[in-house]
Amino acid sequence: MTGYDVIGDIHGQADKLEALLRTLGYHHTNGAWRHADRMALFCGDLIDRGPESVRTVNIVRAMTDAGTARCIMGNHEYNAVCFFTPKPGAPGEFLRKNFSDKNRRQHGAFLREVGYRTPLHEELVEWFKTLPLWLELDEVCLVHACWSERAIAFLTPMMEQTGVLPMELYPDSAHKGTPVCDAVKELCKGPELTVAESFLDKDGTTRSKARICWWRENVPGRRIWTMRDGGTEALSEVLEPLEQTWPVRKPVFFGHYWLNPDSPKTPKSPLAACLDYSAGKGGPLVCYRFDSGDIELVPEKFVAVRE
Ligand SMILES: [Mn+2]
Repeated sequence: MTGYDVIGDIHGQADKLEALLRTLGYHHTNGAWRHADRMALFCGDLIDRGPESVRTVNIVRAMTDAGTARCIMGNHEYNAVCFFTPKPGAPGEFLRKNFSDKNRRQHGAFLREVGYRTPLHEELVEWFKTLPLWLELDEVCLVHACWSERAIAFLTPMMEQTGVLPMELYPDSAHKGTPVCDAVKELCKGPELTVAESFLDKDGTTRSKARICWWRENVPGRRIWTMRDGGTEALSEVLEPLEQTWPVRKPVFFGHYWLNPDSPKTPKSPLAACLDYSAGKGGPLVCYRFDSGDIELVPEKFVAVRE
């Protein structure tokens, strides 16, 4: 093995995934895509929005079964598990509301493809439950949104398999305000803070919480870097002072942040790279080719494929 090909959020764009794998020199043999001496790593968010969530999952699942890839959980897979799982003590309800407009909008394309509560739906959710929230390998770390040592240290003792959220923790994880919910959210949705001036998001909804650019060296205080619509970073005044930092000890790869598809493909810092350039909204699917022994991340190792 000479290195890892780390791949960002796919969101049902199976054609882009196959085009990218081909570009990277993978071949489909014996039922799975494989490379002679490299392994693929997936940052989560395989599903939702795009037309082919099922085919996307099948491609990635065949690779993980064959040992040619590893995959972590994105917030969309986490939400899919909660959507399917009954809420204890509340007959007819689920950990994620099945009939809210917002949830239907986010999850609708997937539900139309698999059918509501069909055996296929259940089978895919069963596989999502096996995906870890993070993955630490010898040379690289993988998480969907934010590498939080604090969240990892908190969750690890409660897990049988490192990173895999056990089913008995799902109800707490879906219950706002519990420590388990906070930890899971930080890892797969990223930290947020209330900003002094509310803003409009991509759907025209007024938001008062902004996503923190956790990879930046924010100076503790009330002016911090936040993500704005279109994947740009802006200094914002926050109502609660930032009291935390997110240290990174070796290269961390993540997705989640819907970066501008036309912006330069470049690391966020020498040890952190976001690979989500909005493949789910017309952007390219992006990969970082990490070679064993690499110390710092560089722009030259990004590969972007639009189809
Ligand atoms: Mn995503």
